[in-house]
Amino acid sequence: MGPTGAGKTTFINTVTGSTKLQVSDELESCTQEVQLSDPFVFQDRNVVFIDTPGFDDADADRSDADILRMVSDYLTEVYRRKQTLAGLVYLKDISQVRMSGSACNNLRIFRKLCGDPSLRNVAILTTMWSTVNGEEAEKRHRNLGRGG
Ligand SMILES: Nc1nc2c(ncn2[C@@H]2O[C@H](COP(=O)(O)OP(=O)(O)O)[C@@H](O)[C@H]2O)c(=O)[nH]1
Ligand SMILES: [Mg+2]
Repeated sequence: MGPTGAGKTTFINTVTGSTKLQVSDELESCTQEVQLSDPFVFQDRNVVFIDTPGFDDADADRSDADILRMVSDYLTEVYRRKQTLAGLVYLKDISQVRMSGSACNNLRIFRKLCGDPSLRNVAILTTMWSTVNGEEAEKRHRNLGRGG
């Protein structure tokens, strides 16, 4: 999960060694629907990433609430198929000094949705390190843990 352009699709393609999922160009977001990555094996488990449409989409005609609903409907379906959701990765662009209000809100909603016991399965992952001075990026990364 994460705002549009945070690098969700790129991350999934990189980890799965695939180019299956389409990465957006500078301005346009292309992940309009929830989509599945190629499966891969990690620690003897079959793993699939669920790529989600981003929030904060300037030209999207859907609100963040619509997207949240789409994701939760999808997860309900996954649950029905008795596939388990192992965790959630929230991507954040380290070059953005502050999280936008809406990104903060979404993160808060997700914390609520997940509930504290499952928070250990939620990871915050930062991207775009090459676009920021290394020391500055380290500092921002540390601040994330303090709710910055
Ligand atoms: N420099 C840099 N560019 C990235 C990184 N991750 C993604 N991008 C670029 O950022 C743009 C948006 O990426 P995308 O994966 O579509 O973001 P999504 O909307 O979160 O799925 C694309 O042009 C990617 O090539 C990263 O870690 N560093
Ligand atoms: Mg995407």
